[in-house]
Amino acid sequence: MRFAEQGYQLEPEALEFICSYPGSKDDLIRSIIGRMDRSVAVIRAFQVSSLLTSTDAPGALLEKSSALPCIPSSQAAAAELKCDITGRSTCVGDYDDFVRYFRDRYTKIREILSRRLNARPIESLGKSTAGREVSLIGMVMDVHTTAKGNRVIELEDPTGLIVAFVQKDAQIYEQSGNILPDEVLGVTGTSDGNGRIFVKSLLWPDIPNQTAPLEVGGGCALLLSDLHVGSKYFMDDAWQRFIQWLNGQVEDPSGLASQVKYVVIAGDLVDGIGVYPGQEGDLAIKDIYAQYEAAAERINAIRSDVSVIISPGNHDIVRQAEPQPALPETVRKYFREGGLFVGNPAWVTLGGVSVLIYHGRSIDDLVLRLPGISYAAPEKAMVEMLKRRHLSPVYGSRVSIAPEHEDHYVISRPPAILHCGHVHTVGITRYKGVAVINSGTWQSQTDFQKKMNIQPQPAVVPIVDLSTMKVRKLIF
Ligand code: D5M
Ligand code: FE
Ligand code: ZN
Repeated sequence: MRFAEQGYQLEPEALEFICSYPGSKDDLIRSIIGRMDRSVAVIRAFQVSSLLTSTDAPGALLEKSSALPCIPSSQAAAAELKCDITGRSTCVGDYDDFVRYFRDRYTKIREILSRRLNARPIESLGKSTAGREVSLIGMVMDVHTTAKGNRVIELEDPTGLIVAFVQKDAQIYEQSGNILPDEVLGVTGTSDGNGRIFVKSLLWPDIPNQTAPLEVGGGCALLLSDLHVGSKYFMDDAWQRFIQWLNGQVEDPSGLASQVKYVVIAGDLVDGIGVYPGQEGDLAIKDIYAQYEAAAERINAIRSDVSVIISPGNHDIVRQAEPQPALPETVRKYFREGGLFVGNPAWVTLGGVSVLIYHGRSIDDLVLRLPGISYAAPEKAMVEMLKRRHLSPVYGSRVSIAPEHEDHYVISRPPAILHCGHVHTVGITRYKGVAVINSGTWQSQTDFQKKMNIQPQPAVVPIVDLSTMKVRKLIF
């Protein structure tokens, strides 16, 4: 049960190992969960046995999962990359790539849902099921509201297609307004035995109920994003105040600055060039390399004992299609040694605490599609990602997702911290033990944003105490 709650499956042989363990099984289970790579789905016997036989090899439990070939952990204190796309892009964009991409999304999310739902393949919902209550797990091909106000959802699994109906006076009508195209969800209802189902309940994959933080570590992490260095609107004065505080050059009665071990940047380091029409007029630095040089100068000013983790965004010098690889050497060379450059999205650990970093372009889609989700409260959009176990559920809208052979956006296991940026507003909440944080921006309102009525909250830095997972906001 404890493993299932954390989203792991246990090989029967692994269970035998645990049952035969002479010491505290509670401690053993905690130790296994604490040391398991979060990309691993099934805990195997050899992983348990290697933990039992080796006390001096903390990396022994970390398997390179075949489904998600991520990087195994070694030491606890450092910032480490666990998983991203860098150097692993497989797609060329042909038809087979799309099929494999969606199949991987479906398979991964079905695995999560099938622990909670006794679902049948769609092809088995023939005449014999007429009038009976059935459950299925499907990917939403289309969802729309008819002229009469009823909702029609086309669902597909690898065996077939079915049409699900929600009448406008049904209890779940409002809830069904949250269904997004391309997401995978569970549906229970009455089959008509002829390719239709009348929906009684909907089940999103969601993350397990947990109140305590998943992991704790030591020190503090500062979460940043959207510096937009090179923009006329980059707030250099506020940045200098931030650096002075972080480097202990100003009074800091709280002593917080000295506890900072990590600075994580979730994309849009620079403003870039040619990102939107008429951007030249908004640029203080018109050469992209000069922008990175200026950004590096600002980041290199950070106290040398602080680890810096940098992930790209849609203004950075990497491919626009997501997942994006880490920044290339051509610009990395401006940064000081020891920085960790990761892709977008990326799983990293900060002294053992897992952080899922995603720039957050899909928030644009979620704001557009979901009732009650707005730019003013980006953390709510991020909670929707956790509920759907997916960082960017809608395919082919604002986010251009390359059809890689695996879906890097599935949240196979809940992270301790979900960190996004992109929308330039700060949002902090806790959802089922996950610290959900959007880290705002260092760019004041551009003319374009004024026209779009986007009210940025610049120069605000969320700080996470990794030993308690408490989050506060620092304003510079
Ligand atoms: O995005 C900064 C903010 O501006 C974010 O909330 C999205 C919004 N934005 C950016 N481009 C557009 C377009 N074309 N239409 C509407 N809203 C937009 P950033 O990626 O940092 O520039
Ligand atoms: Fe941005
Ligand atoms: Zn952005």
